[in-house]
Amino acid sequence: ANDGSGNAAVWFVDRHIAEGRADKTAFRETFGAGRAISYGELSDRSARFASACLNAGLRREERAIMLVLDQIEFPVIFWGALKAGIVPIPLNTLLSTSVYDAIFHDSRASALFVASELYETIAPALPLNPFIREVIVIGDTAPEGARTFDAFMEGAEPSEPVTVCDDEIAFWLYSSGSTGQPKGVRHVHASLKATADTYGAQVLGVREDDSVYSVAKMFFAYGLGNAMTFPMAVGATTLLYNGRPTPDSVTQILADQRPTVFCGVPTLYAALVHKWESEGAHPDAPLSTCISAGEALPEEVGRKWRAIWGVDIMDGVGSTEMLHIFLSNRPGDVVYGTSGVPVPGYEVRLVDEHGADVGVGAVGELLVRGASSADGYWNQRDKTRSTFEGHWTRTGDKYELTAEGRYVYCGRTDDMFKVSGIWVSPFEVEQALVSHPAVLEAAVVAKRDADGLEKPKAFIVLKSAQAGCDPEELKTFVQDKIGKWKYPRWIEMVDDLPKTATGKIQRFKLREVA
Ligand code: 3SK
Repeated sequence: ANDGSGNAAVWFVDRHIAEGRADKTAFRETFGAGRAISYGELSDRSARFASACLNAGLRREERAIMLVLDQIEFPVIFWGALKAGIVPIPLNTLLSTSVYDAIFHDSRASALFVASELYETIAPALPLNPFIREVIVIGDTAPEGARTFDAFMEGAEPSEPVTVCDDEIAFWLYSSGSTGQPKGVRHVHASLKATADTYGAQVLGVREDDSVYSVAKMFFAYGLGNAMTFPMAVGATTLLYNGRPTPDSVTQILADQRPTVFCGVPTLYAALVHKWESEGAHPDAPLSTCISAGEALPEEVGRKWRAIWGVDIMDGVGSTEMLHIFLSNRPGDVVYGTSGVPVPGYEVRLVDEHGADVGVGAVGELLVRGASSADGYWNQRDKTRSTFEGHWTRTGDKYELTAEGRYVYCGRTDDMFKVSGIWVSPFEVEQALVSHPAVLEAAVVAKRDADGLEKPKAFIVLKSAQAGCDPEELKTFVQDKIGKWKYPRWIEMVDDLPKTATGKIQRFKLREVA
């Protein structure tokens, strides 16, 4: 309703007090002393945070950058900002100084909340920035010109959340996309509940007694839903980890913290399966729901995971622009190698390059419509107009609809290329490569040969660098699997692949070095 009752923080945070969950743990850190915060404490601290912002001279609609790890301060700052009408911008914590500098300028944020571990990276960007008035460091000490989070909060009394209409901008996320140019994606208050009511309730199905662990951090749209809004919608508990989700750290968390809901990404699922296979053991955890997004899940990884846990991985696709997953496999109805069917509340279409709908068996660009679509990109009118077409959002993903009504990923619109006049999907070649027993991950891009003609080149991460793998054998393997012209003419072994924050391979970076 546009009656001012739509502040998302009231529904996600304060509602739990009236519903008797004040003492229920909302977030628990799996590191350090294992700090925890209950729904009641979160309601109080976020209300005090809102006052602290006003005390610091921050005003409604100003923006606040969050460079915050998955730690208890994250929900306090995010919901506290919404309560004050300030627009939080959670940023990927793995970017470089120059990218932060560009985003600080682009967003014209007035405040910066930064985890002490990340301060060094952003410090060189601060003297150059005319907009940031407040720097608050989450840690025991703060450098000159900054304050600690505790000092910022000191003496602040709880304040009432501002009333907003559903369509008011609540927060931004920066999307690097596959081109590498960060865009500020502006989301409204109502979108948070829209994703919780659709994917969160009807596909993920989190319940109050669940404990949820998402390897995708809360600054990603995928992690924000998994680890914050979906569990908070039902009063569940989220497990937070502030470090890198490696196969070892994730194995430890599964064993020690025993989550019931696990939200992963394909690279990590593949690495975990590989680790447990080679060690002949896996941890024990009461997992009942596992999901994946970011890039398509290889079929073999899904099957192996099910063999280990007796639980399927529900693979889905979402986007920062749509806030969360809109096409997904469903509980009890998982078909590996597909992204499933539209999530209730979303409609999708496949269109050709002229915008005409394509039928079963043909490849088209995926368009989606649903209540959580972003308001647009900040200060990028052309890009906004070409992505948000009325109620439809263009995804830039190519899909095929099968006769059974499932959607199969065929690559990005901008990554496809032609070899001998025939389209090649890098994704298809990558899938063939990762089905080889020695290959952990693969990325394929077009490279010009001596005649100036494009041919596939593969960058490969091996499961075991020591064991090695014969490139000529790999080429024949791909030829046999998907067709003579599609095999990679060049194969380069690498330690890892460049990825976006949500785990999509950044082929544009590989094209530059191919
Ligand atoms: O990459 C995805 O599939 C995704 C899923 C949920 C939210 C955001 C993104 C980018």
